[in-house]
Amino acid sequence: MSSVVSYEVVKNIGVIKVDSPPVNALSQAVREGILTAVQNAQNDDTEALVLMCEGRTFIAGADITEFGKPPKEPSLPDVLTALENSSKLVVAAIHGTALGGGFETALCCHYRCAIASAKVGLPEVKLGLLPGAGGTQRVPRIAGAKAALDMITKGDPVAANKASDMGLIDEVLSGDDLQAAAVAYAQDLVESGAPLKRVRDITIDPASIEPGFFDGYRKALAKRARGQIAQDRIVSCVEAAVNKSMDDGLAVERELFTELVTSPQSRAMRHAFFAEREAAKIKDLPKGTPVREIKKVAIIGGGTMGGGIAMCFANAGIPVVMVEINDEALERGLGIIRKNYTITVQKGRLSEQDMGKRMELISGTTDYADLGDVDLAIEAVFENPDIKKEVFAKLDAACKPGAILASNTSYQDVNLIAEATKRPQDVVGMHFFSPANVMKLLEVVRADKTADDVLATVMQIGKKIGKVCALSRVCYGFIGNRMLQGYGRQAHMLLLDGATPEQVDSAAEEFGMAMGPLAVGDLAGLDIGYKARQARTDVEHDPKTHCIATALVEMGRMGQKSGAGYYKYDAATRARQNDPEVEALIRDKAKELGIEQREISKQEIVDRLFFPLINEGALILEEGIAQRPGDIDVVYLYGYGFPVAKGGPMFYADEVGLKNVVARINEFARTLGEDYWQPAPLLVKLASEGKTFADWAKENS
Ligand code: T1G
Repeated sequence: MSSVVSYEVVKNIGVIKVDSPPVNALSQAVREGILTAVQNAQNDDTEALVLMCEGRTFIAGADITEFGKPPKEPSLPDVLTALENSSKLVVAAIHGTALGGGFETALCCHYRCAIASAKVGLPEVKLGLLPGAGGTQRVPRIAGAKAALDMITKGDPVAANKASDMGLIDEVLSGDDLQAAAVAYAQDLVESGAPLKRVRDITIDPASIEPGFFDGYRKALAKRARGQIAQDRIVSCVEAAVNKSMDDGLAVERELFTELVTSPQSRAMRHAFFAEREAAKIKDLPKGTPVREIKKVAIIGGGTMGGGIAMCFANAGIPVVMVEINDEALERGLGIIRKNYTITVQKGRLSEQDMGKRMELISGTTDYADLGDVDLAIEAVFENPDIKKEVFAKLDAACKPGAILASNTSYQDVNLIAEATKRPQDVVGMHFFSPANVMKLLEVVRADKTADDVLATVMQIGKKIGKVCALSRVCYGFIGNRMLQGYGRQAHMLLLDGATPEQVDSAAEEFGMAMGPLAVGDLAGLDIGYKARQARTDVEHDPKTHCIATALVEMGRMGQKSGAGYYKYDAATRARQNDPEVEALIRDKAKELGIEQREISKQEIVDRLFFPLINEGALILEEGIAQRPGDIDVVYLYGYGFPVAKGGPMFYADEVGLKNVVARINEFARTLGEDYWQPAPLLVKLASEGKTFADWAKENS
């Protein structure tokens, strides 16, 4: 018997149990173990089989670490064929999340049962793939083409009861003993003479599909695919499930899966999957560093950010106390939260009852003396260093020993903030992204004296509130905002050189950005950058880098909130429209600065926007601000709308080739001036050695 798959006979039922932590992925050993167990069981005197797993979940998919390597026997299709053709009835018993190849394995069993808390799903699309083991053929046969497309093109898990309604699960079990309940269910099936129900034997009547359905679905998908191709291939597979035999449909699925698994997009998305999980690990933290228990949290400041952060904790069931300077400000802060929850309820994404439960977890005070029992206090007041230091001095005095004091600052030096307390070891940065209750990124800022257990605690609580965490050392703008400066600068200078706002933004959006840089400025409010620039007195501001934005703010054009910024906005739809007045302003500014405008190619726009990100990322790595290139990718994927199909700025750089990045930066230095085009030494070094950032990550792991 294999080390990861066991077999035991319980009464007249053979129980095949997979035990391969952490998620029972379908590694070669697991595939071999299941196949051997099913084959051997054909000849023993059991009357039915149960396939289940130990640990946290049923099989959570193919083993992604095996992709890109030579395939090892037995293949997953071989295992699934053995299950489906078993002479004995096979029941899949599901707990946790049966995902991808895991759920496809369950679909090849004759019956599926699950505990109520279980979920099933086909998330391959999130890896730039499609279900490659029959999922695109079996789910439509059970649930119909549209339900199958909705499930597989989104990739989200489906709860057991909903899956049961869809016919994907036959029995939702009660009780906590999965094995006992599954064995009893299998015995009932045997006693009732239940047939060997094979999903492949179900056919779909093509006439049941409206003419043009698949093309219409494809077109609707194209709008949200942001250049990803997997969704389109999934439609083709489901179309084949309707119009072809099972084996022909499987052939289509295998062909399109092969196309995707070797695609740059899937390589990028698999990189992002592992980079996200690695970013949560702090390289130099001693193994077993303890964490502090976080039972209650204080949020200092009831503005947009403070309200969003408070919601993150309430959503995770953690009591929160909001602190404001007076009752009016406090009521306003609590009102922001109430309004946000109400909107979520109106959109049907939250029940009234759940909103009530969450609001009950949120209290307010204007008195720091009420903070004696909080385990974590997060400051989210104005980006003014003096105000922050004042707040931290009060927190230091009011909070119990061992309470963690965190700042949500976007730029300020957390070391200086820590100096305002007697407990610098308890001070850390927790940089949320607006809107804090929506954006998944949390930059955890490690100050010089931040204690190891504080970092371990913040990483853990960050995951608990649904954030993707990345560690940054202290520098101006930490990882994300520091890199963003070069991106924003070039967006602005491209205007002076002759590109229109629409040309800049649409080039970035065709690259895959959720929204172009100028449109983002209009969304966030041009006055925010304006105030930050005014406040930043330690640098000389080059008029070429933000004169347009400054002029717009001084004309009262703050962006969407004032109805106009770089663009005019339709009051009803908020759709952006080019504004000849802005284009004239740009021409005048360029003339004033003696810049001769010219046609700018899309490629130049893309390279001038994204190569500064890569270059600054290389400096950030070299300075030890970020632990890994993958961490920088995670920051941009989860905090700035960078397209996951490109893996993040550093993965993208490896795909372009560091030699080509350096050559292009040197070309810009020649044509645009050296002020902003100095290739980072690490970038030059790696390029000259023919290496990648991935090589650097391996050498510095
Ligand atoms: N393969 C290999 N390792 C995996 C893995 C997988 N499928 N899933 C998770 N891990 C590792 C992960 O890297 C981490 O490692 C540890 O397990 C815990 O993961 C043929 C082709 C199951 C919901 O896409 O969604 O099947 O950092 O931190 O938060 O059609 O893991 O500890 O060393 O995420 O509790 C399809 C991916 C694959 C599911 C658990 N399946 N996994 O979440 O733990 S393609 C997926 C998840 C496929 C077939 C196709 C989540 C989870 P380490 P974790 P978690």
